[in-house]
Amino acid sequence: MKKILITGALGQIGSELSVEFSRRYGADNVVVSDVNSEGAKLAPGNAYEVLDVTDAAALEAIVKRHNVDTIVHLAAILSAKGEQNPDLAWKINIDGLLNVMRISMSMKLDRLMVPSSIAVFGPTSVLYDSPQETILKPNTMYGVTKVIGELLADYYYKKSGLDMRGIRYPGVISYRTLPGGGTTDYAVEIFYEALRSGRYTCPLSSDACLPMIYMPDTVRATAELLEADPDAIKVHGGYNVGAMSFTPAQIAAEIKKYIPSFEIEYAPDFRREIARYWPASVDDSAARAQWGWKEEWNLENMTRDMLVNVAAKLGIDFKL
Ligand code: NAD
Ligand code: AKB
Repeated sequence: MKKILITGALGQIGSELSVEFSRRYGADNVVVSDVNSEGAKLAPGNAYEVLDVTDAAALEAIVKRHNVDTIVHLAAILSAKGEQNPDLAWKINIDGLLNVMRISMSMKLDRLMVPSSIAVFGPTSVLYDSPQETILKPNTMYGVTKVIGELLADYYYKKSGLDMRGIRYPGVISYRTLPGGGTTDYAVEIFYEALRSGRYTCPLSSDACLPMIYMPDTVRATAELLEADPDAIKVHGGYNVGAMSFTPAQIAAEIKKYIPSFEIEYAPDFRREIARYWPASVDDSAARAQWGWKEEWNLENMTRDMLVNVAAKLGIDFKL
């Protein structure tokens, strides 16, 4: 793991992962890429490449030019955006993924990390403490592409020995970069609206309990899994990783502790139907046993940190 390429690096996770990876491994060893050409300004310390992952020749040229031996493949279309444009979700999440996998194998890269998601679960899955191994028949195009990604990771690991790694990320909460069109985005938006207007209209139902994770735990989990001893890794598609689980009503109550006048109302839309068949919690004992996963953030300390940092970002005078 000497030279890491991150695809989709300007998104919610990539924009923070590239900073943490540069700190851990040196900015010279992290190549940042995204389809968006504005990126060079956002990642001044790293080599920046404009890369559309559906362009296999461009990807191969970048891997060669920078002597890349590890790829963290983040470019994707998320659940809500994917339901609005399933063909696009397939193109980016499957055609793009196959390019990354094929080039990783043909160029004999050391390691490839492809995130999965809690979206792999569906109506026939066990939705409380969802097991690592269970029925995966999702009812969104995003979920379908994530299950295919996990199956391909297993397949190519067995066929070619490519060291594939993945995490079924829960909904990621952060304040630096806004989320990119998922069902769990509400858990970020709620902080902005609580601070800006004191009111939030939630697109999920009040009791939609979902697993979530704060960004510092997300980037640490990703680095720890990537660094883990290959002999310890028994799951190549996507590890369940849990940190906290809450409903919109519970996060609203937590915010109300610090903004007593905060009001939430519910106007569920198509995202309610997506959330309905995602787990309330996951069984992440495999990740804990095999590479030492342990969360540091829960609903209480994440809420305090988000309020302080979102307020600072918005220039709002706020004290806990
Ligand atoms: P995001 O939507 O914030 O960012 C995705 C990035 O991919 C964007 O910067 C976009 O410009 C880029 N992109 C889109 N099409 C591209 C293309 N053709 N070529 C190159 N780049 C392209 O997503 P994210 O939240 O950072 O998610 C990263 C990964 O983690 C994805 O695989 C996603 O499925 C997974 N994940 C995220 C969450 C979450 O809550 N954020 C949860 C579970 C899984
Ligand atoms: C989404 O809501 O689509 C993502 C995810 C959980 O994969 N945040």
